[in-house]
Amino acid sequence: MHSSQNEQDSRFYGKFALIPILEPSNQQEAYDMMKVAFEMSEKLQEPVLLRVVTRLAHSRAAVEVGAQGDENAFNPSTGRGWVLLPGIAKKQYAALLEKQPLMLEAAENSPYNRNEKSGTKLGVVACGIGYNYVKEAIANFKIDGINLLKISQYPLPESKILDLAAECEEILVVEDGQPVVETDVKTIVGDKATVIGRLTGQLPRTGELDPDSVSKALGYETQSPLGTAKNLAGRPPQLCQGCGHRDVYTALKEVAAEYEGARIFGDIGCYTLGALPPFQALASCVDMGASITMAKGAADAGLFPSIAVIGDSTFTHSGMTGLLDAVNDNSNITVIISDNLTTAMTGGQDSAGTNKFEAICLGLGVSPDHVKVVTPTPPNIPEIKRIIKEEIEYNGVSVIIPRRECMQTLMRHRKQAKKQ
Ligand SMILES: Cc1ncc(C[n+]2csc(CCOP(=O)(O)OP(=O)(O)O)c2C)c(N)n1
Ligand code: SF4
Repeated sequence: MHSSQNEQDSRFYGKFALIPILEPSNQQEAYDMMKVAFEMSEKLQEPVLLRVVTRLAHSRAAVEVGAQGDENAFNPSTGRGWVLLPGIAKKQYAALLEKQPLMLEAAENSPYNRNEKSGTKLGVVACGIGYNYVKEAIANFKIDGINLLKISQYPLPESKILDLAAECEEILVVEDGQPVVETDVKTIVGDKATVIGRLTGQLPRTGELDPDSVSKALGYETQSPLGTAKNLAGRPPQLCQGCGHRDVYTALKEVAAEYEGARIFGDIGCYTLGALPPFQALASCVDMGASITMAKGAADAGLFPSIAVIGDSTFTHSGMTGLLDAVNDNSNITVIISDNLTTAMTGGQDSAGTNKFEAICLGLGVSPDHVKVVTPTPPNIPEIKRIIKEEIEYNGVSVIIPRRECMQTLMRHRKQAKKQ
């Protein structure tokens, strides 16, 4: 599975790795395909990529569940196939190439790749969730004359696409993400048909597909409730009232304002909302753990003060290695590990490093005089400002750990305690 805040398309990874991809068009398929993916993977002895797009990942529906698989069926390989020394890796690559016809055959015969025809006027290749939107438009506008090819299993079933090109002069490709299939279909059909979609402007090049854009590409304008929703004023997300991250940013912003060149490098979690008003404090948020490495790079290049803000979970996920690097190079950075004792943004799961952060920082070599713990509350803001300023002025790696529980998990824990 793949998650990204931008529009990178994980199907590229599947193509690159020469492995099958399954792309569900609805919730039931998402459920069923997970089992199919495991079975396929066992049979081929290769990974299988399951691609889920935003709208599907953010939706809920009742699904029919199948029989539970055998949990003892896991059969770890006994060979050396996964020991990828160059000599073995070369053989594995040849073996992977040999499996390609099997993967193509499976896709050609897959029940997830099927032709549904009501005519031959327009050929439509609908991938994953795109199929849902096309079916919705067909039902809403009682569209006749479509030669629809549903694609939910890759590699692309080339003969099915050629069959479509033999019957239709024009083929619309409906896919969420980047024009991966559109480009490939163009290559497969050559001059046998004109291929249209995101590249040619019939569908927007950016953003998710939606029922309106797909209906429009099929030649039908809609007035769906989505159109109205688009006219509503935006309500950007905000840190909760009483959140400790707020007090951290209030203090940090005031101190940073005293330095002309200050930059605060952010990371991923609730505290990323420090990038938005009223704080607008962050200069970057690139990927999990990048705050410390970016601050280090900037400090090494001469930027001062160079400050990183990272959450407790993100720090143990991928911030620790960057901190070790900064210690080894004695980089002049101030790292703030905003510890709310949980992984708040993803729903309040436990955080792997709770109660261990001071020990981790000392273990990585941060000087004991420059690991400071504070409690981020409004009355403590003057003291927090003083400590931030002191640590900025220290020439080396310093870590400040503001620690106070997330308001959401605090309320949940209180409710649970009352029940007991
Ligand atoms: C590579 C990667 N894995 C997982 C995620 C999903 N994710 C978003 S925020 C987050 C953790 C946030 O926890 P923390 O750093 O403690 O900050 P908080 O939300 O508690 O303020 C995770 C795992 C992601 N964005 N990127
Ligand atoms: S969920 Fe918790 S960490 Fe996230 S904004 Fe709300 S109080 Fe802050």
